[in-house]
Amino acid sequence: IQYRSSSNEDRLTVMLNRKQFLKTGFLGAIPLAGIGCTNVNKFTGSKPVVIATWNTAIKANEAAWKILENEGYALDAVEAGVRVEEDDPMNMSVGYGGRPDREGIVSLDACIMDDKGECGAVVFLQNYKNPISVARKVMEETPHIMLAGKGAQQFAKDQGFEEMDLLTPKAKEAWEKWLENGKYEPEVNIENHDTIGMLALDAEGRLSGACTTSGAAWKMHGRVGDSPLIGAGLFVDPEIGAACATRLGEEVVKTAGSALIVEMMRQGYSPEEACKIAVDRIISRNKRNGTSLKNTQVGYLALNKDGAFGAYSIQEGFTYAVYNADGNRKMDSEFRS
Ligand code: SD4
Repeated sequence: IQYRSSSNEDRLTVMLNRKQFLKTGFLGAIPLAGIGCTNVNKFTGSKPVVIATWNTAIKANEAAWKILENEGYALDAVEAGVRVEEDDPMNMSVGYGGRPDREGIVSLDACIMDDKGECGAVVFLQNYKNPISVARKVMEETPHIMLAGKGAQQFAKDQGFEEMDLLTPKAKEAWEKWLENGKYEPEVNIENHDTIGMLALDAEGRLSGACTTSGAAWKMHGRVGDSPLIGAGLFVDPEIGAACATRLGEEVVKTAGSALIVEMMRQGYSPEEACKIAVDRIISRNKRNGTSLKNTQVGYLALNKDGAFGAYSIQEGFTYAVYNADGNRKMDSEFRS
């Protein structure tokens, strides 16, 4: 059985996919507010709400929720939320402490998109730990949507951001260990703690999203993935919903992942079903080409205009965190194989 829901409540139809049925039973997929069913708001939606990639985003959600619960702006919430991970040296895939490229240099990518469909991004940014805030400045202070490399660095400096060395002793040690073999082999789920993509719907119904990363560990110097690319790592259509991605960016870009998910929600698919369609697109592309996805992970999150949310990934192990009126909690994504 498949489920499909639309953002228009009158047309809401909820059916179960088989995995969901086995997990929760039929009652798990219909609106049963107040009787302890954890999936209630996943299907019906409520606002405000914030969701973020990987269940370690619980702390990031708290920062976002502080803004959302005080009727704050979704854009401020996602910026404050992902900054928690950018500042955290223990997260070795984002901001300060991120794993460097194969030359030992940390370069960061980020983008942000607001409730008016405005966006800003920075790519290949070095020596500034909060690329998401620089991306927001690009959106708000320039006529452009993306700045790269030295230009992005100069802009960050001009905007008063503090310059610093982003390579922590822990990340340097990991890089030196990697150099012993020097092979570029993307891992499926790194420490359950990775790129952060965050989507929020505020009390006024404004949608925003942010995505920030240090990119694939041991990447070629200059490599940019999906995370700062609007339509790939993140997309927000204020009238429909928002989506974001994590893990192997090359696969996300080749299938325009986040834009595809939002378009599927426009056609009436639920957030989870839309994410599944985007995952299937990656799988069918690789099948056609005879390439293996055995060591490849991509995880998608989606949030619609009603506050219903969902996730889907290629492989098991993609987790996320949700904060809404039911509290802040960890979730496991449905997956394909
Ligand atoms: C990227 N999706 O740059 C991001 C993040 C990543 O290891 O690869 N993390 O492709």
